[in-house]
Amino acid sequence: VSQTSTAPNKTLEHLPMCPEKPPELVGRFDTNLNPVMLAAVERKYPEVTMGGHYHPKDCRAREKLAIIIPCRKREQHLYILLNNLLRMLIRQKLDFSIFVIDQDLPTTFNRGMLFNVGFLEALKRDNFDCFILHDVDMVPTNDHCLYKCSPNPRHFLGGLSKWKYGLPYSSYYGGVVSFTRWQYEKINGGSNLYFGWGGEDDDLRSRVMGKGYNMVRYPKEIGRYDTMSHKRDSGNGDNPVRFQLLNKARERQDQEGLRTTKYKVTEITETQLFTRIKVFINMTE
Ligand code: UDH
Ligand code: NGS
Repeated sequence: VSQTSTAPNKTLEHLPMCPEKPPELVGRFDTNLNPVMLAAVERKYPEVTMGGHYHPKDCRAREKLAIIIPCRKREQHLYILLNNLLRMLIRQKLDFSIFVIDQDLPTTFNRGMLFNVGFLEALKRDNFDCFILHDVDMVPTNDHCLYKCSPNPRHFLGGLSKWKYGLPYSSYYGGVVSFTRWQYEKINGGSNLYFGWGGEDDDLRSRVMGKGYNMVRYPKEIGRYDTMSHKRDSGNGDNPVRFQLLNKARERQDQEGLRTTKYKVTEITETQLFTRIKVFINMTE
């Protein structure tokens, strides 16, 4: 059995608690969005261990973080993201595990459901406190953007390069969000009903507001992300029923979501930098 960072480690108990804002943080840093081979990223982060686990060695991290990345046929984006993100997470002195959630073809892509799958599968493996649901094509540019949970779910994006470091609309909730275990359970996760592009992030926000949370973001300069430009993926066309679904989002919240997520795991792959879980989702269920 491989020893993951998530196994209880007696020696850690004697270490001081990690600072919330480590002095090593530098603020804004340059991103590198150039194509990269996975092997090169692996070599760059030898401290990340099989399955994509890391914990600081000189202090006790404040929480156990699972980063959930939906990724189907976007390998290059995944490697570029990891190439940039891991250094920041290590500098932030976090105990983290990276889960990549892939969806079998040919079923239309379902981002919301893959987040639910990631949450459920991560919890089968360890007792995570905090979950960051992370698009594969968004790269943070400021390490004061702390990857941790807070009393309200957080929307991390203050501004995106593709919108000149602004947001498309003020209630935008896509890209990167955090939830404690309790928060995600309370909102009943994301909706499973959005197949194709659009609306599932707005639905998620509606669920967050529906349970009385506030909209929380880092300031624009801190929640500043670079995006990787790309064409529309095949298998993720506009969802024609997204507006109808959104109209009833609040009413459906308690009946449909995390507690009704149905899927079948078809493949699990462990690499040094992540655990990839591939699932089959049935559109008719
Ligand atoms: N994703 C995949 N594979 C897919 C579709 C989506 O991995 O086939 C994941 C990935 O993590 C991605 C996220 O879902 O970051 C969101 O999907 P997206 O990047 O396609 O959504 P976005 O709104 O782009 O960024 C929509 C297509 C843009 C075309 C617009 C042309 N002007
Ligand atoms: C809204 C979509 C969101 C999407 C956002 C930004 O219109 O899901 O645009 O899209 N909502 C609906 O369709 C109801 S983007 O510019 O990144 O392609 O996240």
